[in-house]
Amino acid sequence: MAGGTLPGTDADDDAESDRVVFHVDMDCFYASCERLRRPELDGEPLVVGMGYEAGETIGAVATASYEARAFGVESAMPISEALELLPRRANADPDDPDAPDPGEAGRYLPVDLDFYKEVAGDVKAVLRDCADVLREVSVDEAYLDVTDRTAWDAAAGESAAAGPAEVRTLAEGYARHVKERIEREAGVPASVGVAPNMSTAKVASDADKPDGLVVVPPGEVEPFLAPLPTADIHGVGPVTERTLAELGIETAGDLAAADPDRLADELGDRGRELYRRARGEDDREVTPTGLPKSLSRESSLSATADEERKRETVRALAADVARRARERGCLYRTIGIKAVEPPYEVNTRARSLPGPVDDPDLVESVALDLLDEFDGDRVRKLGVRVSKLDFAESDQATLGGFDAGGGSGDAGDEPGGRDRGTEPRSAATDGDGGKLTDWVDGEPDGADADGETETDRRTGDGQASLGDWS
Ligand code: DCP
Ligand code: MG
Repeated sequence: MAGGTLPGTDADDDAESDRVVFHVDMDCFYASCERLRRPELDGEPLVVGMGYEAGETIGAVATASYEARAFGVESAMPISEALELLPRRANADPDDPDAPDPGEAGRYLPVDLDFYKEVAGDVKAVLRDCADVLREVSVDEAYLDVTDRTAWDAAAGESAAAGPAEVRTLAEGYARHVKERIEREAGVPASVGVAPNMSTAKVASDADKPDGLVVVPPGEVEPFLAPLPTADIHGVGPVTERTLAELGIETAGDLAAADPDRLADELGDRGRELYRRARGEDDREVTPTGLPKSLSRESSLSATADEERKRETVRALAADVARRARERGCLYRTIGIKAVEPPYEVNTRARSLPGPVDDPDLVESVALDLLDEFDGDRVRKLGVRVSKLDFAESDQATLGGFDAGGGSGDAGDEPGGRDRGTEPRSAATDGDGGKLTDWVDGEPDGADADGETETDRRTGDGQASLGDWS
């Protein structure tokens, strides 16, 4: 295996801090899309206006390129105000002493949402390919759970003698790979934050824009957040920021050191949530947007080849998944397993049934059958999944509470937001005390014809061969 494990982390025992979450946020997205089809705008101050029409002063700034931001132009500013800070380039005339200096002028373009959505589709295709689970938040923003694709281990040739923040990790290499693929395949620049949880990844993606890549390894989360103003903590808006300031809380470090009861008095449950976030504690799982295509559970275990351990784990996972499917009145036509061999070889196998069923015994027997292929193999994670779901018989009213669904938007960003209604995580544990976590993502590619077993082998180099499991 390449490199050592970072100090303070353990690859197998602590499922929580082991997670690798990316937050991807495109840089001045609408402006970057315009540059994609008009490369002559590269490096120019560029303003894209909502409700703006060529030559007019109506509308508001949707986004401004970073060059335009240097003139003070900001999102949501009226175009008329932006024009005062940054005159239109078209009005620049070197022969007219009253005309704006071309070097101090910018381009203004109207929003073309259809085109931006097309570009966003290309970005999304890359992200889907690169993630175990993808949660799209908006046209230019997404969370990726990439825990099974990479790790916090030091990259080959890195010395663990350096501090954790200085050690280049496999996760960093993988993030760079994702960033480069976006740039190459969609043609627009992204900033990426890498952290063991969602809220820190979000802060990290914003910390070095544009073209940023900020990696916050486990153990570095609190020191990374501490000096930041509270407004940078996810979920702190202007009102909360003022309330906190009145309490003498200016930075995330102040917030992390505050008395959580006091915060709860002032802000209710949100106070406690923000306190946890400032301390880098955020155990929300990355769940996909939209209705689930599958239901799954997976469990980390110390790498083991012990057949009974493996079978026991798969039995527990199968029972859990079948119970959840039954609770939701949902039938399934495919039963699958996942077996992750150390270090990063993700194997999935699935079998299709002749018709949709609700049959816990069958989930167990098919899952165990599929596991037989891994006889004698060491595994560090096992998962069971049912897919090809059929909700026809179910009460649609219950779907809103689906743990893998939950509507669109990034409700999870606001403590107490809609997303907080997700199902409490199963308290069931495997032999290592590892928490059972959802393993919910897209359908495996390829036909899974009746009775066929689907195969999907990944390479084991931490840069999984992409494109086969989402
Ligand atoms: N947007 C908008 N109106 C706003 C804010 C944003 O129309 N008030 C649109 C234009 C942005 C896109 O949404 O390009 C993404 O929003 P972001 O907040 O991510 O801003 P940008 O991607 O433009 O810039 P950044 O580099 O800061 O992410
Ligand atoms: Mg953006």
